[in-house]
Amino acid sequence: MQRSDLSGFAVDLGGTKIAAARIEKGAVAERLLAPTDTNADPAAQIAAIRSLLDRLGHRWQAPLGVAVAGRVDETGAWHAVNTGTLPAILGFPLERDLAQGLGAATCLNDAAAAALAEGLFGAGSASDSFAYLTVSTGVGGGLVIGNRLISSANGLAGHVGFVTSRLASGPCGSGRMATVESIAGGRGIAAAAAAAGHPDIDARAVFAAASEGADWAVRIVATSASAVAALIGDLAAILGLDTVAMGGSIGLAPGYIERTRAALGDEPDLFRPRLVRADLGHDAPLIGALAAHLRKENP
Ligand code: ADP
Ligand code: BMX
Repeated sequence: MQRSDLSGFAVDLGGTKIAAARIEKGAVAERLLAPTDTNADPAAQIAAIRSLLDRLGHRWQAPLGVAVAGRVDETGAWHAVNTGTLPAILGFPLERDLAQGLGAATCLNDAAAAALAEGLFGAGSASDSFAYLTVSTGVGGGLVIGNRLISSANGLAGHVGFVTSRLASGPCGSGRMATVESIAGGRGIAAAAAAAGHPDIDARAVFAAASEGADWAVRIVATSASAVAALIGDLAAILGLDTVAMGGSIGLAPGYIERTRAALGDEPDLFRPRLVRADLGHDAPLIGALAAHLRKENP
């Protein structure tokens, strides 16, 4: 598949924002953004998706790929893994519902979609063992080994933010304890800020405070980057990764990848894959979702 083969529509629903795009010949021609209503039930999430697609000119049966935070199982049902992030998404037949309203659609996890795009057209295209990591509301991942996106029937494969971190200690919305996501993702960063006496601020504000030199904020950002670096070392040990691409608004924030690289410097060479920004940046989940759809329709 060539990138220029991709024309149609794509949606990327994360724990903070929904992006929707019209894609022409592999490039985003028009993009709309809306905040995610994290407490909304599936019907309201679908209404939000459809409203953005309507505004982009989507018509019945136009090619459509939909990337979502949470796992999408082999039946196309959507489940939050971190139920603190999307508490009302508890197993909803997303692909079937979208197909009824909009024509065929393909749904998959947002980081898996981005990994597919980066593996085909971006930072992972020359790699034999590649991971995409998003550091965003949570910490998500997609794994492309031997040019194949790793998947599982339950849709959980690649959810690398839910491995444990020696820097974490508290509960995670996944039900696990001391996960990377609980300390390194946007929600974890905001929780750490609240614990440091700065309630009601988001990760973006913590980064702004860190760039002005506030010690408490510098510490929180450094801990996030260190937890992600250790995760990369662990994944290298399991998968023999040669390349990791980073995305998400935190992963792409100025200085974050450099901090993560510096922390990765503590690892032995063998456990230190090449770490780069996602070539497709914020477009990666959108391009990957449409690619997944077109691949399914034209195998
Ligand atoms: P989503 O998780 O919905 O895909 P994002 O990738 O935008 O969305 O990630 C959202 C998280 O990134 C939030 O925690 C937000 O505070 C944080 N964020 C957004 N912009 C920035 C920025 N410029 N610097 C640091 N953090 C940011
Ligand atoms: C969480 C998990 C993943 C998702 C990742 C990044 C939920 C709701 N989300 O690990 O499925 O891929 O966050 O998502 O279970 P984002 O919202 O940060 O973009």
